[in-house]
Amino acid sequence: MKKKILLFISLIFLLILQLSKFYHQPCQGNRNLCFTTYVVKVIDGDTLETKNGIIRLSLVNAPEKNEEGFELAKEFVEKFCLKKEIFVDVDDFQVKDIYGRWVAKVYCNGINLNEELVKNGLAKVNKIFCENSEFAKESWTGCY
Ligand SMILES: [Ca+2]
Repeated sequence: MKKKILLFISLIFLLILQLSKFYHQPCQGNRNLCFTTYVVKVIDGDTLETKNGIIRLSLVNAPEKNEEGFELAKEFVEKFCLKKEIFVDVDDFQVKDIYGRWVAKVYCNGINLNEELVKNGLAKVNKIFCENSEFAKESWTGCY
């Protein structure tokens, strides 16, 4: 009997854990444009190579190679995302850029990568895209 109760309690905990994951990784807009994938390589602070193609972080602009802060931003992304399962919420208003890369908001280890890069001063918001982004209304973007 005790074992059954313990099992039941464990199941409830697992359920709460799963639900809290969903809470931190909401899918906004089109559910078909949200998926989990695996990060194969970090190209730079705002570009990830995954098993489902290359992802460009929506609204975020990290320093290019040979620009100041490039390594710092790249290392930050590697620390949280490299060789990990990530949750991808594609920007419904952009979906893919002219190079065929997904434009998205990404969650690594439950953290909103786009937001954390900007908050930590490792990347800037590219305000040119404010009018074309599903995520523009979020406070971290500073779009409005
Ligand atoms: Ca979306």
